[in-house]
Amino acid sequence: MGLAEEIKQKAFQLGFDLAGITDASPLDNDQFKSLTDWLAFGCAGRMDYMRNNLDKRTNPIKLLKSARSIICLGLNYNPPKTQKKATISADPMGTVANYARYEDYHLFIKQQLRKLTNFIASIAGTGFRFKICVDSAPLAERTLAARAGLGFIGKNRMLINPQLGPQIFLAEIVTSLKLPPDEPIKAVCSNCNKCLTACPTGALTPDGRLDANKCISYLTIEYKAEFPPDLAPKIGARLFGCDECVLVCPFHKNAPSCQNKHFTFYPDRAKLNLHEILALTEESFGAKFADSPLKRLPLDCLKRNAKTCLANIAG
Ligand code: B12
Ligand code: SF4
Ligand code: SF4
Repeated sequence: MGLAEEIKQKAFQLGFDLAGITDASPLDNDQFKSLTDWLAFGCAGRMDYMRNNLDKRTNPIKLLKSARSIICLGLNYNPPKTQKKATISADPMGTVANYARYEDYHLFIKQQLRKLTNFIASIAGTGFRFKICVDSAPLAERTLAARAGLGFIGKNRMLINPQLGPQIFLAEIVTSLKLPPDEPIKAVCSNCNKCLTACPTGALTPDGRLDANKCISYLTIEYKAEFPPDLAPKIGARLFGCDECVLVCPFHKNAPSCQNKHFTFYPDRAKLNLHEILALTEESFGAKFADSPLKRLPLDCLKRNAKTCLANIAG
């Protein structure tokens, strides 16, 4: 077995569902233009980090000088089907996006990546340089994953694997190792437009962009000010994040559930009691959601979301 195969086997043993390799070349002209147009049209809203480090985001060698390959990994986060009946509550509830019903994926995946790089170091010998990345590093994760054959980019902008669907976390090891690249897969959305129609705010444009300013995921997770009055009612009862364009996708329909037994899942976090959210103190928020992506949001913003959900539920 070659080095690349050994690395992929180890990745699967560690609980990743997908592993592929691409070279460390920059984004091609179309991908570069797609990102710079998105920024120029103001689609990044107030996410300044998307405007910074553009050189790195478009060229992995700027992130690691000795980079020659990128090992791209995917972890299925389609929630397990629980036997437990949903909590029936007379109190108004707000929904939480599926990804945030697990422990914080940034921390979990980084831990697994460290185990993988320790393994690679043990078999690759000296000269193995690397940088591990999950979400927050300036890297075009979906583009690289598509290049490495993990899936294709759908009209909902998600990296979709035809077997596993769109609910896949992405992560990378940018490395100095020269590894044989995988081929991109041939799959497309065809005539489907379900995600464009399902989006409650029209954030997905027919010309293939996601305008974050209108996206409920952006508004409830990244945006820190009062909601624009025309968008607040469209947030509905979405307390944290949005999955409409993901769950409507036909590739999601028969997707298997997350198989990783070590990745802690909280069935009770699908819906949260909005009055309880409003009653949280910094202390109780920290204690209840210490290991959750919800904890990345300042408590006053989570309360802002809860108030908006309550107003929308009251109609
Ligand atoms: C900023 C950001 C957001 C923003 C903006 C989203 C967006 N669509 O850009 C907001 C806050 C709205 C957001 C929301 C969500 N996010 Co987010 N987000 C990111 C982040 C940090 C950067 C994304 C980015 O580069 N956007 C810029 C635009 C221009 O990128 P783009 O539309 O994908 O276009 C690129 C490619 O599509 C490519 N391209 C275009 N055409 C083609 C054609 C081919 C053939 C190829 C190869 C490439 C290509 O060129 C462009 C330049 O790279 C990434 C992590 C990362 N470091 O990459 C996570 C990431 C994209 N998010 C993720 C998740 C899970 C979500 C949510 C599902 C969370 C939720 N439930 O609320 C939603 C989904 C919303 C959606 N439909 O995209 C995952 C997606 C995993 C996946 N399977 O795709 C990522 C990869 C994080 C991770 N490590 O897992 N997110
Ligand atoms: S996450 Fe929600 S608001 Fe954002 S593009 Fe998808 S459906 Fe629209
Ligand atoms: S819903 Fe349809 S158009 Fe949207 S990403 Fe899925 S297959 Fe593509």
